[in-house]
Amino acid sequence: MCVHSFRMMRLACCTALLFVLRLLVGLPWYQVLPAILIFYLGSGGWNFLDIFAKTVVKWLMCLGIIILSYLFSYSNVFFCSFSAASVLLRVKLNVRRHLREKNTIPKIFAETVHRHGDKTALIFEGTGERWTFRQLDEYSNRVANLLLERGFKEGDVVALFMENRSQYVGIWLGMAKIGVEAALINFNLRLDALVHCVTISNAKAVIFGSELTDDRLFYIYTSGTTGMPKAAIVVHSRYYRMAALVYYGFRMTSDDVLYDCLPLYHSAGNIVGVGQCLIHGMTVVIRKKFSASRFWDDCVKYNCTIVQYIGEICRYLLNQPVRDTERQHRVRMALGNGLRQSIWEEFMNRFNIPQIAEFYGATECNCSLGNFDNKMGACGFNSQILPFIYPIRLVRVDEETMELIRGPDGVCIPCKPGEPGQLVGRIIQNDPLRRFDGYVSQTATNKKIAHSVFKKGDSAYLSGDVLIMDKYGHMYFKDRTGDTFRWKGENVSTTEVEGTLSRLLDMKDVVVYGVEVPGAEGKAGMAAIADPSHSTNLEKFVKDMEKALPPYARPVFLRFLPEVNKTGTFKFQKTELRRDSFDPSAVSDRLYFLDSSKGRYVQLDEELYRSILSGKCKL
Ligand SMILES: *[C@@H]1O[C@H](CO)[C@@H](O)[C@H](O)[C@H]1NC(C)=O
Ligand SMILES: *[C@@H]1O[C@H](CO)[C@@H](O)[C@H](O)[C@H]1NC(C)=O
Ligand SMILES: *[C@@H]1O[C@H](CO)[C@@H](O)[C@H](O)[C@H]1NC(C)=O
Ligand SMILES: *[C@@H]1O[C@H](CO)[C@@H](O)[C@H](O)[C@H]1NC(C)=O
Ligand SMILES: CC(=O)N[C@H]1CO[C@H](CO)[C@@H](O)[C@@H]1O
Repeated sequence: MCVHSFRMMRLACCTALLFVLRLLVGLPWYQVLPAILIFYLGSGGWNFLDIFAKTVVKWLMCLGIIILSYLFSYSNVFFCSFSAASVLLRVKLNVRRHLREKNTIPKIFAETVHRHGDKTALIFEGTGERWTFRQLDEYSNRVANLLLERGFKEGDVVALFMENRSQYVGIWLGMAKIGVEAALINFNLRLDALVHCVTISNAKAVIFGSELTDDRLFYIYTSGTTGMPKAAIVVHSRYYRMAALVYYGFRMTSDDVLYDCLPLYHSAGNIVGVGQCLIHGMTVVIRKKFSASRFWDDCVKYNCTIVQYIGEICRYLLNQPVRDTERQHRVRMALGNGLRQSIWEEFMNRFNIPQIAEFYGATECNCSLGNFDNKMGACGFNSQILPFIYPIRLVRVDEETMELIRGPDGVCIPCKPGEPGQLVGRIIQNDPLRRFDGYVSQTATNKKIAHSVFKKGDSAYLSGDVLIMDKYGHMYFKDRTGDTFRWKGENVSTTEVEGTLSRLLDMKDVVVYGVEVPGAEGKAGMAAIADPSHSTNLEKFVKDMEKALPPYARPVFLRFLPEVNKTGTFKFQKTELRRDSFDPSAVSDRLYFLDSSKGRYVQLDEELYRSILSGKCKL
């Protein structure tokens, strides 16, 4: 063979190899180039056939190494995909079985009582009371009998309106035992809001806690409205599914002790927390109200291994002075949702918590996600290798209006890795895992459902939240519905800015929102900062902020107030703040305006306000 044609062969082989590795296998350049170099050098002898035989061996070894390293970098993702798939399958089969056997939560609880009998089921921090599984069972039987005596029957709705009490779980369970559905009412509600809530729930009666009336154990008020029967069985399967996904997904055991200081009228406290007791036989410590200063003391006292968090709770814990108990506990996992990425690592390190079990999912959502592999900052994972096992995806939206962006064929456009999009879940009506039961009110349901999302003619549930997915399938929360605003042509995520500002301001409560300024395109950023002690140094704040945030994300207006309003689940309330805007005559708090020419915040008075409105003062 002549030298020339031999060289040509080598070149052709290299090109073919390049083609295969880069385009077919999709390896990055830094893996492809060394492979080709090795091949090229290896095949550099004088007898092509002889050399070729030897090179094939080297080439195969080289390919083997590449494949191994490829598999290794993805091994976590493989593991995660298969474990997520097996958890889903397991929960799905269990739900099927429970539906087939017509099992309800009380029936499942009966098995739990059978297995765990005299083990402690609930501990009530505050009174120190302990109930065993058997006692809880007996108490709920008494409730069920009492309700039956009073003429309640399957399908009736009864509103439960009481503070976190020892009796809460028992009453709820007792109602479930005779098929009476509980409408859990936020006990912070008063007057009109309370009446409204009870009315829309179609409740036939209300059970008050004794602390809200008088000395009676509980008081039943029967209103004139008739109950609206619902398929209680579905409600039970949903309760089971939520509790079980968390239990199996995060590999909990019945020996764990869970600390639950969340409100019991909310699904996080009642299902994700107490559900572990009723269904899986775990001991659950219930605290009447979240207390940042007592949190770790309680965990030490009761040997808690799992703590639940929600909303801003983690930040309140970080805000506390250092105390010994914060590292002396046995907590191995923090379970919840809403941990901000800006404090994630600090939270794990300071309190010595090995695992953050962050999950995502509204009660009625069919796109629950979980961060099953302790990935920093992620709220969930959806396998890119086995995407068919869980039909959810991110689709392109206008982040400000949340409107879906559709392709020429009218179908939504899936996002690429790294591209923010709204999380949607396909609705498959005959699959109990993916049904959409909707809300009681029909109009509310319509807003949550869109058609032609995955393919033409299908329907999907809209989560209303914007997430970002990386190439492996980890999902990161970006912003909530309508919270993103546009300023200077850029999208500002209020969640991100809140996290950054709060970190710069020693973990103060910071609420960020966009306000309209006449004549200006988009919305200007405004931050409400809770600063009861007037301890903010504005000059230092501006310097730090300039380093941490791009110009368009820096709040144009600041409002310092004693405290910001929160919901019962520790989320900020923005509606009133947005409405008050930056008008000094409407707001009695201190207001500031970012004077970009001077690079500092100046007090916002009537005169400045007028010159901003008239456009004289440039933003
Ligand atoms: C916590 O664990 C310790 C040691 O295992 C034990 O002595 C103590 O009784 C436990 N406390 C509770 C409340 O279970
Ligand atoms: C889908 O949404 C419905 C809403 O009610 C829910 O019942 C169902 O469990 C959800 N499916 C999944 C997979 O989350
Ligand atoms: C802001 O979001 C919209 C869609 O929501 C997108 O079209 C636009 O490119 C985004 N702008 C930037 C600067 O990212
Ligand atoms: C907080 O809530 C109270 C009671 O609803 C309301 O009067 C007050 O204006 C709210 N404060 C702010 C800053 O929105
Ligand atoms: C378990 C628990 O915290 N129970 C409390 C519920 O509320 C009443 C009245 O506010 C308290 O007396 C209980 O101790």
